[in-house]
Amino acid sequence: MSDTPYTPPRVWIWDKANGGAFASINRPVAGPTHDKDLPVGKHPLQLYSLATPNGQKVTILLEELLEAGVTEAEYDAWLIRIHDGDQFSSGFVGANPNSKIPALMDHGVSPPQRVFESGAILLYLAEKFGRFLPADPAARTAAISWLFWQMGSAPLLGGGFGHFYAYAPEKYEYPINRYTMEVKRQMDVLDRHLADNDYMAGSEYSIADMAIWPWYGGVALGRAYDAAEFLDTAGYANLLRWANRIDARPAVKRGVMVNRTNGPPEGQLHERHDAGDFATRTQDKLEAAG
Ligand SMILES: N[C@@H](CCC(=O)N[C@@H](CS)C(=O)NCC(=O)O)C(=O)O
Repeated sequence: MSDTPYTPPRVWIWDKANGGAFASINRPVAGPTHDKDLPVGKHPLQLYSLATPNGQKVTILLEELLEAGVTEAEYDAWLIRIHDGDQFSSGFVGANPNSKIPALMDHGVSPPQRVFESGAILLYLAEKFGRFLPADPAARTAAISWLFWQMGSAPLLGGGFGHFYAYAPEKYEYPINRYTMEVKRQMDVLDRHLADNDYMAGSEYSIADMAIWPWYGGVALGRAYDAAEFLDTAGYANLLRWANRIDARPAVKRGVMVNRTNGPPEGQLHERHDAGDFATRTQDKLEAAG
């Protein structure tokens, strides 16, 4: 890579060897690369995902629903390995034409309903089961506002700050400054709101918290991009208090394990088909059983 300023050509041409952590999967065209159906398990809800923050939002909600006694929310979670290109199979593109995890198929309705975009999946499930979206119109509107805030803001955290601070092949001051400033502003937005509110929609824990926590809680708790010191997250006391409160929830502890392929083996449940899988099918157990 050159240190000289880049002069864009008149017409951009795809350079496959452009480097970076995602060079093997990024491409400028949509659609499938290969024919492969998605597997379908025993439950009506079939999730195809990976435990990135966008994936964790949905598994946290599903585990919260089950924790609340909504047994109809039982689900199969299939692992989509995005670095291996699973999101470009014909089956996955059928569930999500945008080729990004998470994607949900609801076989409990006829014809089966596909739902893509993590925020849409959260809304779909919250409305389907009548949980985690406040009934009070003002609080409900607040929850939806913060849910959409997350969907619009997190690409600047992940695709902007995370990409240039943690994943880019070289560190460049301009984009790191640009996105650090924006991420710190976003954390200040959250911190100020959480000074007067227990949860994003007020007093009630909702899908807005489940959407925001994996991203901004992850950064605040030092789990994303190894950037807590760089971003001085200790300075956002209200955000940290909220992040720790959510982190302590049993359903959240389970939700972050589903479709996870990194970290300690006891925290990885590659596929989830049954509530008992958390006790018997984490990677440490599977590896010990050979
Ligand atoms: N706005 C989408 C973003 C989903 C997304 O970016 N998913 C990433 C992982 S976090 C992905 O599947 N990347 C694969 C790829 O870009 O090919 C959502 O919230 O569902």
